[in-house]
Amino acid sequence: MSIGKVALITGITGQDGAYLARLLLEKGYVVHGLKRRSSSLNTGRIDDLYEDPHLSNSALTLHYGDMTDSSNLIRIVHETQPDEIYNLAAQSHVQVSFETPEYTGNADGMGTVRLLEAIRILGLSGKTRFYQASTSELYGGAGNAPQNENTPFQPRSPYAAAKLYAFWMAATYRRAYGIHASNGILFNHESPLRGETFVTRKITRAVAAIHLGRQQRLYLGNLDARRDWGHAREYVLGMWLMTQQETGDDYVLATGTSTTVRTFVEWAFDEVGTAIEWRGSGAAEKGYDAVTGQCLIEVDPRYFRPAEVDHLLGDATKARKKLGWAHHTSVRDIVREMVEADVKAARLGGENV
Ligand code: NDP
Ligand code: GDR
Repeated sequence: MSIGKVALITGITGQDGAYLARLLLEKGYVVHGLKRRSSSLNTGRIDDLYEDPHLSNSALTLHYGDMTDSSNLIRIVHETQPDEIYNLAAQSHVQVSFETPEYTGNADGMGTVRLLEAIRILGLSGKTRFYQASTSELYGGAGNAPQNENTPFQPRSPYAAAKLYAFWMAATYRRAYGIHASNGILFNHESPLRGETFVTRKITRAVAAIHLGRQQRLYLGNLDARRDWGHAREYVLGMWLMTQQETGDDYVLATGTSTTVRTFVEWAFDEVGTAIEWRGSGAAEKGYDAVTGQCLIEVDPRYFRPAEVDHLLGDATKARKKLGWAHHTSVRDIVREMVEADVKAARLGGENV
């Protein structure tokens, strides 16, 4: 199927970029991706898109670039003349943003403005639709769960503050210049392609390594944080649906169920037949194999954040009604898929990307 539309994806080498690129290629798009230069290969998540015989090789092109470099963004937008831009590129790690607040503001906040300006400067305001990867982290300390499009924002990290600026700039360019711009306020979404330092993947990789006798212990921070975890594959479909509407708008994508980190850990170990027994509390809490008594999990305050977001739980009613979007995979099933993938990869002795 060829619909001949052209999409530009920033952050194509990340988790969501990989799922979105696949979705758009399957829909017949010509896909361009922004990829930053790194000293080692960073295209592991999308390498199969070149190899899949069912997809046309020529439909996917990568361009070197960086969200901190406006001239290069303008050139790529000019050369590719995209019908749709999906701005997924970001320094996306909340804890890291406390250590790199200026860079995070530059890439995540100003980077978004650079792209919006590229659309405007090149006279593409009436042609190019824009998707902004906004986040449930915007709610931060807002409390009053479940959070929806009307819940006030209260960012609690440099990452969230940068994303707040990007959110409002996308909304501003929509109002001021008539750009078809949408903010997807996405709650956490995971998959076997999730970055290794986010808590879900850190847990499932460790469970696989511990199960195979290659790691002794898993060190974690706040076990009581609650997150609304969905599946990345389903969330990228929501991004595309937002971009297909008659006008740009802001939408929450979430499952409506929140789970603690602690429960995620228990379910992940359960997948390899290990029951966890918790002893102690706070920073002294530890998790033991209930049968052997071996200590498998330890709290390490190094992973506590200077300011924590305790509870995120989303209400995606608007997306359901206006986009016909729904999540289908439960968090329990996500845990199973991720553990299975990491055990398989560890058995093969390789990396699950
Ligand atoms: P990842 O961290 O997996 O991917 C981020 C992508 O951005 C990578 O391709 C990375 O490149 C790229 N990138 C980072 N900095 C720059 C830069 N300066 N210039 C160009 N590219 C850059 O994130 P996800 O796929 O999980 O998330 C996608 C987007 O959605 C992000 O903006 C994130 O903040 C946001 N988001 C994610 C949620 C989630 O639960 N996953 C929820 C809500 C929002 P490289 O591969 O070289 O590192
Ligand atoms: P989050 O994801 O901050 O929600 O941001 P992350 O998986 O990093 O943390 C989730 C919760 O787990 C707690 N936690 C730990 N986190 C990490 N990374 N490592 C640990 O060892 C650990 N122990 C406990 C955290 O404190 C937190 O409460 C993700 C990113 O994808 C953002 O880009 C995105 O915007 C939001 O989700 C929605």
